[in-house]
Amino acid sequence: MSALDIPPLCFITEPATPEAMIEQSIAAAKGGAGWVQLRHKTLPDAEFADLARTLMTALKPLGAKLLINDRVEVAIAVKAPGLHVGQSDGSPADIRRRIGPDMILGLSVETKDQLSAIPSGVDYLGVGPIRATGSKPDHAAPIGLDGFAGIVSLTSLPCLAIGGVTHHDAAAIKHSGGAGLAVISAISKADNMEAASRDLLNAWRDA
Ligand code: TZP
Ligand code: MG
Repeated sequence: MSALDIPPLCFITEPATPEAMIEQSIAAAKGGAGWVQLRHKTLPDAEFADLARTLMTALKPLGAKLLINDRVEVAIAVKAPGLHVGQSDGSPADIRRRIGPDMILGLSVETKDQLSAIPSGVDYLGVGPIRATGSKPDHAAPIGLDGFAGIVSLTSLPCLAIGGVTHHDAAAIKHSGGAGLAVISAISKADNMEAASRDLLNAWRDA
């Protein structure tokens, strides 16, 4: 992967019906999210893959790319533009070998210590949670905006801040050297998801 263009706003789906996740994703992309990460822990692989294909087709004309959360084989099968994995999803170096050189690969990082084990095939980091969040019940200890800034200062990889992030955080995250915002509920729980996405992007641009 070379010269990766990281969009300042990544939307991650809130688990729901496929129809609802399509609606969330399209609204987020229309509002300006450049990446949509399809995340659903329990949907069967075949349904997840069908949904991924549908989303790839729907997002392309909106200028957004689809990333797959966790499921390496699905990402390969549907030829997704990107894949995002966590600390317990296997060796990122092995995963890079399996997905080939071109797919975007993101890794979640929760502590400074985890930075020492990042192989060269990882393209960007999702860093957090910034705050406690109901969107990931098993999340690690929140690191706060200071913890985020500390991790950013120790890596040359682009870092997306995640976990309880709202448009109010955009300036602090941008000024600490972050590459962007990754959100679920700030968009999925909004009355107007497209407007919420636009507000996040505008807050980033104005910061
Ligand atoms: N990883 C760390 S926190 C989180 C994930 C997937 C959930 C983020 O959701 P929200 O609603 O933006 O806090
Ligand atoms: Mg995972």
